[in-house]
Formats: sequence, C-alpha cells, structure tokens
Amino acid sequence: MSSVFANVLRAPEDPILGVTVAYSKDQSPNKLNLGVGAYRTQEGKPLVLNVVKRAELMLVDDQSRVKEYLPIVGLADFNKLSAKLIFGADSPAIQENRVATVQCLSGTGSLRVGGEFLARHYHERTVYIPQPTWGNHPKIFTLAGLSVKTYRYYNPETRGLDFEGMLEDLGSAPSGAIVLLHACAHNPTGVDPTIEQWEQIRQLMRSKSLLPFFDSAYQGFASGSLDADAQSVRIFVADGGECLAAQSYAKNMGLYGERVGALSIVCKTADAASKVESQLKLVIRPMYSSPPLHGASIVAAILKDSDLYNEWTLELKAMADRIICMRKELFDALQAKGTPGDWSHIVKQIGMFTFTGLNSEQVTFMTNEYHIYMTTDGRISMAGLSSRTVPHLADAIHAAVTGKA
Ligand code: PGU
Repeated sequence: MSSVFANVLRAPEDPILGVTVAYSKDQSPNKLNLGVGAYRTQEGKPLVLNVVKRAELMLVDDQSRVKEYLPIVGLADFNKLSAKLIFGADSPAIQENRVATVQCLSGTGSLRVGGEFLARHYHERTVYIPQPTWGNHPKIFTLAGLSVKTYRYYNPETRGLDFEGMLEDLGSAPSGAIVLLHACAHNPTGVDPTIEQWEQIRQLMRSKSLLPFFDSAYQGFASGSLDADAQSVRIFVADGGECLAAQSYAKNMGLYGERVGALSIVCKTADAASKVESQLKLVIRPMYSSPPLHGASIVAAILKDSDLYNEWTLELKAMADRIICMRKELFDALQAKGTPGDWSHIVKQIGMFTFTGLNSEQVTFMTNEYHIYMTTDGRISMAGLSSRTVPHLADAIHAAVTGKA
C-alpha cells in the first residue's frame, strides 16, 4: 500500500509563516507571536478597520452588485485609484496614460507577475535585491525566471544603512539590471535611505539605466502618511523614467487574507504602456485567469469616497502611531533594566519591524524559555507587541543578552 508519492521529501516550514505554525502549537498562556508582520491591537487581537467594515456593508447593501468574473487585469476603478495612491494624484505619468496597472494577488502576486513579465520581455534578466531582504523575494524572482543577485544594504555594526556599499554594488551592476527597492519601511531592517540618499540612488540608477522595481508593502506604515511613504517612488517617476511598483493592501488596509494588490509599470509612452498591459494579460491568464473581486471592491470603495478615505488615513495613522509607541516602550523597558548594549536602533528604525541584532541562539533561547516567537534573524514584529507584553519581551531580551536563564 505504498503511495506513488512515498518518495516526496518533507519540506521545511516557511521561515516566516512557519513561526506562526510553531506558535499555534505552544500551550503556554504567556506565548507571544512576534514573527509575522501582521498588526495587532493593544489587546493583541487582529484588527478589521472600521472603514473596511463600512465599505463592506455598503457593498452588501448594493443590490446591483453581481459576482461575475473580473477582467484579466482586474477592477478598473481599483487599478486607477491604486496608481493614484502610489504615484500621487497629480502624477504626469498617470495623466499621460503611461502607466499600465493590473490588479494582482496582494504584494506577492504583484511581484510574481512583474517578475515573469520582465523575464519574458525585458532584455536584462538579473534582479538585484537588498541584503538582507524579505525572504520570499529571491524565491519569487527565481521562479519567475530571473536570476537573483544581492546588493549591500545594511551594516550590522552601525545597525544602519550601508549606503557606500549599496552605491558601490549598484554601480558595478550590469547596465540595465533590475533593482528591487523597498519603497519604505524596509523589511526586515526597518532602515530606509533618507530623501537625499534616495536622490543619489536615483541619479546613479538612471545613469546606468538600472530598472527600479519598487516593493511597496507598507505605504502609510512607516511615517503614518501615505504621501511621505511614497516619496521614494515618486522621485523616480518625476524624472520621466520607467519603473515598476508592486503594491499591497495587506498591511495598510488590514486586508491580509483578501489578497489585494496591484502591479504598475510606468512607461515612457502611452503606446508602450498599452502594449505592456496586453502582455501582462498573457502572464496572468494561464496563472490564475483573473483576480478576486471582493478585496478590490473594498479598496476601490474606500479610495473613491472622500469620507471613507479620510477615515482610512486616520485609522492608518493610529496603527503607525501605536507601533512607534511600542518602540519607545520597549526601548525604555530595556534602559530601565540596564540591559547591556545600545538599543537606540529600536526607536530609530521604522515600519513594522525591529531588527534587534539578536542572534539565532538568543532567539531560540527566548522561544524555549519565554515562549516568544520570532524569525531566527532576530526580527521582531513591533505590531505584535502591546504595553501588556513589553515587560515580558524586555525580560526575555535581557536574559538572552546577559546569558541568564
Ligand atoms: N513585500 C514585503 C517587503 C513584505 O514584507 C511582504 C509581507 C510582502 C511583500 C507580501 O505581502 P502580501 O501579503 O503578499 O501583500 N511580509 C510579511 C507577511 C508575511 C509574509 O512573509 O508573507 C512579513 O512578515 O514579512
């Protein structure tokens, strides 16, 4: 009675999502999941934004709505409004119809579709990703048919940006290479270039015809402002050059499981953009045919109604502010305990994560002894913390650093 699949090897759990699997099996009442980047309330609960609930009620009440297939490229309103959100309402690229936008399955799907389009139609097949980066990036781009290389990004000694290293590596990349850039709130480091540094990166990349591919998974989460967090992308679009952008509404609208996102390709001409769109359809159709309706309808409803939009920006700011408060509380707790080391990076880094600098042994210790779950690279999701759990985390970090169980 042997299975034809008997020889299939068991695959390891995913380095990020596997943390949640391990956490779920833990029976301790004090367990804490700081692995996945998912927002939690002060009570440690997942949050459905009030504005999302309002939009959903509107959708349910609308008797004219049907459940027909969306077009291959997704919901037209959603695509237009998503491009406006990231590039800005007054973006010349949008006004000149130079942007091809397709609705995709959240940030991941947008990166995957963009990667496959580039592998099929772009002359340079190498994509440079930051070191370190979100663990799924290399897998997504390799499967899309690109070859993946890295550029220096983070300096563990300063716990800041390795700007020199970054410029050096991009400077020696082959002309035309694709460069993956985190639009804001770099995952896992929480370290972003300043606007002046972005400007230098732009000049270097344009001088070498490197093609920017922005991953925007945290617009609004870094600073609390949607416009400020899109600045990096906008300075690249303002110079009239081309780029790609993958957007996710998982975090900033809390629509994680709805899988709603968009891929935009900014082209030099409207003609190129319409041809690009026609080819994106050929990438999408055999992959999943067309995207899901519900999440995109929620996003479009919120983005097109000024009252809902304003409510969204307030709720988004509140999430970003709570994360910033958690940084301060954790930093203060470690200071108060006199935990050895400089922990100021906790308050300096931005976005959902703190890249603590804890090593994998320390992480394992914290999981075994304190039931605190996080990725082995020492990244903690600040959004998973609350005032109630900060002392427990501070105790665990203190013990891990001082070697006391
Ligand atoms: N890009 C970056 C930089 C991300 O951090 C994430 C999510 C995504 C894209 C993809 O998000 P979508 O849900 O597909 O829109 N990273 C989180 C969530 C868990 C995961 O690994 O997917 C994280 O914890 O790193």
